[in-house]
Amino acid sequence: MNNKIEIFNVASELLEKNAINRKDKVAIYCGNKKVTYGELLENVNKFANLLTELNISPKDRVMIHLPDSPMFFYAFLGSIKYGAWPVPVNTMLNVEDYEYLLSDSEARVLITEKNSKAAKAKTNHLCYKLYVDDFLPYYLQKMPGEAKTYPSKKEDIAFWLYSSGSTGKPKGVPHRHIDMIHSADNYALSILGLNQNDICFSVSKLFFAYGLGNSLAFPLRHGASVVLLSQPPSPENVIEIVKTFKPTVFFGVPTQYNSVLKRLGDLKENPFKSVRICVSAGEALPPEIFKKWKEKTGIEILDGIGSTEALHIFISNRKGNVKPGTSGRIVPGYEAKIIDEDGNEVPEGEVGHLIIRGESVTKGYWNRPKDNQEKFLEGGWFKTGDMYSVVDGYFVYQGRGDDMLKVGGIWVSPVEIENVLVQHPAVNEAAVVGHEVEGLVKAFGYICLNEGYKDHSENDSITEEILQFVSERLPKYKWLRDVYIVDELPKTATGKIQRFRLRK
Ligand code: 3UK
Repeated sequence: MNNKIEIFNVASELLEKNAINRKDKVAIYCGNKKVTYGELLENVNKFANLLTELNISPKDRVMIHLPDSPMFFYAFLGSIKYGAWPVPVNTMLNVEDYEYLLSDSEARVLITEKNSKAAKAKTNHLCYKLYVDDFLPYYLQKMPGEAKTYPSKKEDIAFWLYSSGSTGKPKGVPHRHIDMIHSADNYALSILGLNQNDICFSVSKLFFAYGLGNSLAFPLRHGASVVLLSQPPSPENVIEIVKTFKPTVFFGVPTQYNSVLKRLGDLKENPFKSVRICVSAGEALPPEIFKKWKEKTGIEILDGIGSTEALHIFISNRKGNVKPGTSGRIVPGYEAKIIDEDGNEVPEGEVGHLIIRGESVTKGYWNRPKDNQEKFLEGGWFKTGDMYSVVDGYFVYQGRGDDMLKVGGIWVSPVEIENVLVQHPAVNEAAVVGHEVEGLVKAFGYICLNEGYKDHSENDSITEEILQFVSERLPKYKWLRDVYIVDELPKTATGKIQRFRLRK
């Protein structure tokens, strides 16, 4: 052995062994399309060659704005193989959001659909927009099917994700080549026992860290297969996929389990018979949903907490050992502590801030020194922003330490919705908080009206109008459940709105 630093590229790591050992096995099922491991490698290579053709440099950002589809795999893994940094982004945002993301990441390439909102975004820097429903497939087809692997190291950046913040704009979260392997081995192998006989299906899309592990890193790392759903994961779509493709591992979020449950009530047969493991993450799983799901399908849902910064789940329940109402125990390869405001560990059972450490945790946000100082502590610890207590090694979620909301497992910033509310002429001040509906957090607005609108407070039409106003300006998952008119909002002596007081 020589002591040169080992070359390691996660795209090649995930693809090449499979292309040798199971060339003709189906890696991806998507609608009526099937992609074998052999074809996957070939298409990834073609994408890498296209980047050469476009004169893209290693470390240049390639933004991926695509529904779950084989092309997502080609673009994501092709970029990594080439040494460029793919940046998958949420497909549900507004044009201005994409303008921000493109400029913050300085993406050189955008992969999207011709009529998407991302396609409409303007950039101040040179950026190729490549459309999947236009010339992109045609260009790819002409590329050679073999490509060089960029000689990266384990610790080099491989890709970025974006994570929302409570006040500011989304933050770029760079991950390294080794991070995916770490979560695929420590979570997917140790906790789920994922193997080549599995077929994974995730309702969480590939652009989320949760979906990216579930549908890409995990199946490829363990030679399994994945089913992709390009459409929105309505309960009807989800049940149809489960019936047709008979997945063995099902990844959901609590809101989805709840809506699928309501549908299952009408069905005579249990469509989840093929499934050996159900996973939930993104927000806390209410014990009631756990119980009903087990009654209906016979399967225990494994709740686990993960984050974009950690890449995937770091505390999880285990099969045969589930404690409903908890996030479970620490996953091998990670450490967790509960600390007080001064950074000291709290005694067992007491509530404090959850901090975690582990190899897949990002080293810090892109270009955000202030956030990094706040969230990344000495010794490699990351402050998750969650409040937790621990009893007998089981972690119990106690809510967020900030005002951020998780609605349907997706970040919603109260500040962003408040900023829209106050644009309405009737609204003087606004606060947005989460209230539980069936054990799940939904966003509600509280508003003070301007003079001249106050007589309206008796009738519903103004609140209806304001809800409509919000829904015209924000993507659906950020819409308010309801809005309440109040005389004043609770504030601190310095005039800061106390959202926590409205939560009660
Ligand atoms: C919250 C949970 C209680 C918590 C994610 C699995 O959700 C993921 O990543 P995000 O960056 O959000 C992280 C935050 O979401 N949360 C997630 N799971 C749970 N709260 N119980 C849970 N089981 O506030 C956390 O800090 O969107 C989930 C895998 C990868 C992920 N990125």
